[in-house]
Amino acid sequence: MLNFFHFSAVQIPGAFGDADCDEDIDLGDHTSLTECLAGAAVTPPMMIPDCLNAFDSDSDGDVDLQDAAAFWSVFGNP
Ligand SMILES: [Ca+2]
Ligand SMILES: [Ca+2]
Repeated sequence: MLNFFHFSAVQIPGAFGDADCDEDIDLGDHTSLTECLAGAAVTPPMMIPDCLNAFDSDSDGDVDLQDAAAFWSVFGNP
């Protein structure tokens, strides 16, 4: 029996640093990082729900300078 369901181009949310899910880490993502960067032990702005998914590299519930350093280490990568 043929299966007519196709699941191509499925985006997997939570790829570190790729806030806009376009499969690169570029200036657009950097802009999102600056909006999410709230500091140590501070929950990022609630209006940007993907901050932690995209930028919380150490999964401690904040977006701080450690997470920013991790972002900059991969900045420019596809
Ligand atoms: Ca991106
Ligand atoms: Ca963090």
